[in-house]
Amino acid sequence: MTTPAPTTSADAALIAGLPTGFRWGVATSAYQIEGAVDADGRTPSIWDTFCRVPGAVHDGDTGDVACEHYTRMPSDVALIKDLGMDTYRFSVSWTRVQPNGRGFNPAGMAFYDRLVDELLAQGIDPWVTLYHWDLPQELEDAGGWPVRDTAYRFADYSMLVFDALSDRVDTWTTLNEPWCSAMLGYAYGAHAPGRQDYPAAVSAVHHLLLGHGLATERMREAAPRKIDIGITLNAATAYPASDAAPDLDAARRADGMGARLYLDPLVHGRYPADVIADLAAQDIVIPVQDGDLATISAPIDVLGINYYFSQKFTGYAEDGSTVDAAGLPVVRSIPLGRDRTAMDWEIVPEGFTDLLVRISKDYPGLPMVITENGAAFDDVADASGFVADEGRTAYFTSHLAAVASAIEQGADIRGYLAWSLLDNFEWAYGYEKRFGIVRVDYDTQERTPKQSALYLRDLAEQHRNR
Ligand code: IFM
Repeated sequence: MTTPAPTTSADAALIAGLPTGFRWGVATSAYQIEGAVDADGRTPSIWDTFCRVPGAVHDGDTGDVACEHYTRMPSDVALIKDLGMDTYRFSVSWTRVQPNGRGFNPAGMAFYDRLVDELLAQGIDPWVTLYHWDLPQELEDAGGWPVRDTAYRFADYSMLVFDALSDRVDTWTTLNEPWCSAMLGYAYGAHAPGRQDYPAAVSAVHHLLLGHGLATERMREAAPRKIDIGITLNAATAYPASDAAPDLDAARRADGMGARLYLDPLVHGRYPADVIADLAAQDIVIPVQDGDLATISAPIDVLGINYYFSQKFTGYAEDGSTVDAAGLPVVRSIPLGRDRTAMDWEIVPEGFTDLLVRISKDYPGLPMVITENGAAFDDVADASGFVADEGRTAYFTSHLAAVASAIEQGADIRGYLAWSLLDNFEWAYGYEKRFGIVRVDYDTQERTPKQSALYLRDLAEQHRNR
């Protein structure tokens, strides 16, 4: 690939604002890219099942083939290397390691063994995510995350992976975005397993966090050397639409259920009192048992933050009322009036800065890494497969500048991993939405770096050489 392009003044400013040693990387997840769903003993996860539910996923798409990363792994790693990225965050498929959710499958584990070796051979730091939404179907059949036992099963599975890879992998994330697993999966039914049961979703939150804590404690105890362990949350800034009490309360509720319900127990060892009260008003109790909160707040070394957009909230319905049909306070997001990505998400970089600064103040002493940030756009490839993705490139510029601004305001942010290396299976949106910095032609599986990939490569190189 060509030498770095000259930077604009905006690029130069953001490069200057990022500390020495800042990580530059890319992220993916197993079900979204691997394909090979039957290979070497793997069995179905809840996503294999959900994809078969008519209407659940756009166009009936599945992860059966995805990006064929399972067989194309060495060339994908070479691509990461060519893009000058120093870190690759990937997830492990639970049912490759434990088909049917039990035992141990060396043939499945061997894929990640090879992947780690390949990354290290190319000088790329491997970063393992243990759970990126692909629960073994049998564990869902036994009740899934709303059931306490799933937390213990997750810790057992985590130790199998940790035992196999911790001799070479320094950085570990337990869960990716537990809000999505719990709320999209169990409350709203938009993700696997497709349930719509709000109290069950709240139980799922607790058991996901408990699973994180149990796994963290066990990995910490078994760690052969200094290993960084953490969790990744998707979070955002919830802006109130006005200073009117219902709007302030709507923003408080959105922030409580979206961010503090996770951060407070993880960092402070307690659930937020206002959220407990809001849930109690709906007859929902978080199923905490003695010792759980000490486990959940086991110290972590790194907090992963995934950021895509922020929202403004009002406590008024369109007809002006402040309670909904069920008698609950209205919490309604309304437009900020920004440009939108292909996901229809508003582009709000200052929400990123505000989030990071706020976390650094309310939860001090916790190093953060941006473990995902990126955007889907309706890409148009030229005859050679190249995509001049101006919109995505501009998104990266504004969001990296937002990170630099947060650092300037005191946030301890150690790196930035773009989502995603490849166009891939975007869950309920199937292959329709493309987040990759590298285009995937799904007919040929050809990979073509987009303009945004070359841009990130150049920024990373200039930052390293500054
Ligand atoms: O594709 C997802 C990823 O799996 C988790 N974080 C958000 C991304 C974009 O929706």
